[in-house]
Amino acid sequence: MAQFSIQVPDMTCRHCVRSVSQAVSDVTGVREVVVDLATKAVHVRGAVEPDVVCAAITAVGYAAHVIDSQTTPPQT
Ligand SMILES: [Cu+2]
Repeated sequence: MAQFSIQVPDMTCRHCVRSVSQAVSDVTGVREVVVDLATKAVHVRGAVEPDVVCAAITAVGYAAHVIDSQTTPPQT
């Protein structure tokens, strides 16, 4: 399970938040998506690579880059 944050500087309104969270939710392996418009950050948890989530956000028209990444050991 990975947990990471992605910066999406071009998110400016709730419409953007909706598009981005929808795109991220559709990525295989994503368990949880929290979009913070104030900091223009997308917080993601799931069995997925940050780069894959970035690509999904880019695909819907927003520049994105990983700002924080941390992999936790699998739970037993
Ligand atoms: Cu917008």
